[in-house]
Amino acid sequence: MKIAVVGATGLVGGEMLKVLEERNFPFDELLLVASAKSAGKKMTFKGKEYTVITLEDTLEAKPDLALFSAGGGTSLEWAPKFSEIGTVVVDNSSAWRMNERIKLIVPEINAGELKIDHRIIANPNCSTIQMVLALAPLHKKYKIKRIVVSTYQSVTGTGKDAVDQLMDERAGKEAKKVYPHPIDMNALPHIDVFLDNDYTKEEMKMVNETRKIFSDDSIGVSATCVRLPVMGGHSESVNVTFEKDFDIAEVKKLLSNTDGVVLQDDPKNNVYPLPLNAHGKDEVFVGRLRRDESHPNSLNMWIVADNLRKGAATNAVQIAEYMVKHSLVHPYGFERA
Ligand code: 11C
Repeated sequence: MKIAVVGATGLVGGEMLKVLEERNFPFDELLLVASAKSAGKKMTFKGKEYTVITLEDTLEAKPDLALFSAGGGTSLEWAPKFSEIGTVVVDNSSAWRMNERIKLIVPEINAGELKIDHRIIANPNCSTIQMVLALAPLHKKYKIKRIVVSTYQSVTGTGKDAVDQLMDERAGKEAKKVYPHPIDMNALPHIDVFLDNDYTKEEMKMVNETRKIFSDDSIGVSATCVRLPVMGGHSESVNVTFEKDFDIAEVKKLLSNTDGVVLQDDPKNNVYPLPLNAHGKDEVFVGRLRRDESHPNSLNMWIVADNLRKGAATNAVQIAEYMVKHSLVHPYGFERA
């Protein structure tokens, strides 16, 4: 098994390498891939030194599996080239997510959709993944009608330059601007580009990806996405209305029994999810559960996760693990010969 991490020098790429190591992902050969600008750079994985190579050289090396996190433009151009030679591409960009032929997967929810002929698989947006994972057991039991979500997103979601902007502003240094406004001591209701309907692309990802993952276009989703000077993860205030009524004790039990979800809901003792505590963890943390007393069958929740882990790297590696476990990746030279 030959695997490639495309975008290995970026924040998500670095996290993918950590997750591959922690989970002891099986491979014989690892290719670390980045733009021509970073090619030749040395990186260490499990104590071994690797030289970063270009996409051209990687294609020539014919990996069995490639984890892509190098931006939408790179994925649009290169994922098809790899899929044509039989590589399974797990793509973390937004490029392929809403393509009808491409599966959009959160393994705990819909990995069963994956089949042998899927060569490009899309990893959802970080803010979508944590929300749908926490909502999935409730959707199954009570059926979601409508979600109103406001996000409080970490600068790590934008990448290294944004982390640098925050740190430089905080240190009183001249900062290279990634955001159109200062980020330290601020809240920017602006993530990704504005669309014709005046929502941002990030907000519409939450609408469209949620419906695709739950295979239910009848679910109403209204999102406002906000960037904060926060590092450890994304937080979300979610108001959800169900078709059926619920019992709050049962909601807590369902969430406690959901793989990948941790209930942290003891407000009297100041216990609720925090991005500082979620940092570096793979789970999605849920708390502040309250019945919405202003509307029938409605629940308020606070959902937090490390956007670089379950929101990106961990989810991508879990998809890859599923493909390997179910013999959906072909060792080169066998079925692909
Ligand atoms: C953010 N959610 O926090 C974004 C980062 O579509 O995969 C990931 C963008 C994407 O800015």
